[in-house]
Amino acid sequence: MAWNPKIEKMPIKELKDMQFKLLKMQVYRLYSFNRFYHDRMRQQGVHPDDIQTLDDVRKLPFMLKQDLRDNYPTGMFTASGDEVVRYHVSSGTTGKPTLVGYTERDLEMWTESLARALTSCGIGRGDVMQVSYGYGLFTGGLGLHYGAERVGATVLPTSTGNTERQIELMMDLGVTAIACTPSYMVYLGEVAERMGVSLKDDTELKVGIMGAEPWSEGTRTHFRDVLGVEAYDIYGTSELSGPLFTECEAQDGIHVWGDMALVEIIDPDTGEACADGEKSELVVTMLQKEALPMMRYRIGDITCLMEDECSCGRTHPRIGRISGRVDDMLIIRGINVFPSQVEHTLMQLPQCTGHFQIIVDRVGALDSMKVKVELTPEVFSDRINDLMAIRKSISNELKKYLNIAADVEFMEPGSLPRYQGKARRVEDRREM
Ligand code: DLL
Repeated sequence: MAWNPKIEKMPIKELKDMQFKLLKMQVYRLYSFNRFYHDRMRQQGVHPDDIQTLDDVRKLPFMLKQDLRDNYPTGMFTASGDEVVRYHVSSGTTGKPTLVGYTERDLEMWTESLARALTSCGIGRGDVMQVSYGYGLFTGGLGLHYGAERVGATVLPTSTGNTERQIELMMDLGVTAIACTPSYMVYLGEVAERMGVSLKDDTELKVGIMGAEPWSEGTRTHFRDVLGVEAYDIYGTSELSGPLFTECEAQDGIHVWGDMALVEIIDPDTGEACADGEKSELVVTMLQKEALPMMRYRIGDITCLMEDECSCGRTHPRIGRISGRVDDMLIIRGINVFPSQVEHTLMQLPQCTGHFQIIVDRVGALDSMKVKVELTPEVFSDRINDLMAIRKSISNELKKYLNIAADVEFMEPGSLPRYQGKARRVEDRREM
């Protein structure tokens, strides 16, 4: 079922024509009404009249998160103060925060995007959706809240924390869908087990809307088999509004609504376009955003573009799972390693709980990588198990998948940090 079939399934040619018109209007608007964009375009030697085809988007300058920081708080806004009806703030780990403003129409488009997305994951009237993303300055909670209400679901706005209570409510109210980070889902599963609750057998929970951090197919299988939750990937970033796009029932890529966003995949070194299907850096231009429009925004995420038609019948392009960020891709002894690859490997192994930490260090001139792995209580306490053999098999699996040797250290169940929002899995000691 589609929320807005006329748009979601429109012929590709019409969609591209629509994108071109929206792009042209947006570029004129930015050039005419905002000093930053005007100057950037002039520096690049491009005028709105130069946008003659959709591919001419490539003539436009890129934007980085640093541009938002340099123009903090509202230097890049293209709506006046009284048109802005909401702020969200993205903290980031370094530097100043970034402020995102929304006009009424921006909020409407955000909600429309999520209404289409949630419908494509099978959520609608009759569902009770627990929103366990943080409410507040983070976009996850409020974004999904309004999207779920729009499709007619009953929303339980638990936000993060108080996990036992979340599980009790889930049972009392017959929650059928949950929106949270995949790491919080793992934690919820553990807490439920300690409470003697099987999420699979004792609750109505069926669907999970999981994102805000990288996760893997291994985790999807774990959620399906062990927790009875069919998980769908959701992607977005505060600067583009917040959570915006999800997989559909086909679970073969995340649909990016073409009437809202224009996606490109570029080579981060040359800035040139990559071939369809090639994994590289994602660049997004928001075509209709009013308060904080983003032009060719280099988010720093790595994925691929799929423009072939999806089996669900939606014609809008898809992006693949985000495998990591350009800036948290680890390069260890010359080999690119993404934390999501480690997660994928560990989630296939029944001895692991899914909690892990990667420590990268330099011994002399050589990089070293250690993976701290939490074992399940059964394996950890069972003396009959040969821990040496398990360590060897995990090391072998990691080596096979990552192409690099990693030292494996076993951790007691429950000893690694738990995260209610995004997990921080990597400690890179090489720069310290
Ligand atoms: O994380 C918005 C969001 C909320 C998305 C809830 C999904 C669900 P930021 O805090 O600005 O916004 O962080 C954005 O998180 O650039 C990616 O690096 C990462 N990220 C978001 N979704 C995914 C995902 C929200 N599905 C940054 N897979 C992005 C992998 C993701 N990484």
